[in-house]
Amino acid sequence: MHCKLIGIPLQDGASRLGCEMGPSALRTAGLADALVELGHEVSDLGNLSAPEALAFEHPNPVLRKPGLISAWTRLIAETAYQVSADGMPIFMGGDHALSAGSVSGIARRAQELGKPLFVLWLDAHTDFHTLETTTSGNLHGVPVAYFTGRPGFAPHFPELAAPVDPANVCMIGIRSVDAAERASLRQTQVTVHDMRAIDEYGVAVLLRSFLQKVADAGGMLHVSLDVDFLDPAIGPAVGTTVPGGATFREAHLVMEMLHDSGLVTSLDLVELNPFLDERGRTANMLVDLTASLMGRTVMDRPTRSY
Ligand code: HAR
Ligand code: MN
Ligand code: MN
Ligand code: MN
Repeated sequence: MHCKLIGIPLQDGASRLGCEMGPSALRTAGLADALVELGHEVSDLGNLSAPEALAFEHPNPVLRKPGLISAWTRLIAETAYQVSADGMPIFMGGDHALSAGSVSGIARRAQELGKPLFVLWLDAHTDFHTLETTTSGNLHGVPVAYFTGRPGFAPHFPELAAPVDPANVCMIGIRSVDAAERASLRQTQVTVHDMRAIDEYGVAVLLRSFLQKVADAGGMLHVSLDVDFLDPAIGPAVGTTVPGGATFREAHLVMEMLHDSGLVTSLDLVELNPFLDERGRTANMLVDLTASLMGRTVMDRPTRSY
């Protein structure tokens, strides 16, 4: 596989500064070498440069840096579209606002290829606010609403070339949902597997049925991995820790199953805040998870089935 690393030093979608250092930390933790070791070709395309903020007027006064996030979204979407012409783009964030751009750019590519795009959202949060409903004003809380075409983003945000069908979005790891998000989600076909579902059924069951759906549809699959999907004990470097997250093995199993599926076509690594890390352990964790997604295994898989 030809892996293309794109650094996106975007941090203004989150309330705590520091995510702009995420791409550097992922490089320092050895992301490129880990992929090369697995036999992949790797191109590091460097970091995108911060765009100029666009003029932006909106009745919701709490929105934080909306003109800047809108400009980033346009830039990232165009980049994602371009780089997805071949190979496997890996978007190194940067906070989760970047996924408004990465997913919408990949969706444009998928449309051109005549394939449905599916999104696996690994996160403590649903990030399903609109510009109207967010009360924090932090725009890392809105990307899913944006790329699924919820109303209210036009004309402030770039027009979507191809909205993602909400029925093609599966969220796993959820444990922090605001009332307005919950109300909107009830009216969509987004699949939300909260932590209780993981506890009750196991993550493998939930993921397997989604992967089957992607395979049956001949779809492309974008994976968006928010650090806070992980339990804070194994992923402390994030501004929005929520207790009760995915364990080390649950997270790796997700990645290993994704690898075996052969369906993943692009990846976001987001919300890493190196300022909050402990001797690089969260950055290392993200590199190891990416390696599992790209084929690292402890042993060859036995040919028997269980
Ligand atoms: N729902 C909350 C808000 O809108 C928290 C959003 C936090 N999002 C992330 N990414 N950390 O998932 O403010
Ligand atoms: Mn190539
Ligand atoms: Mn998120
Ligand atoms: Mn989150």
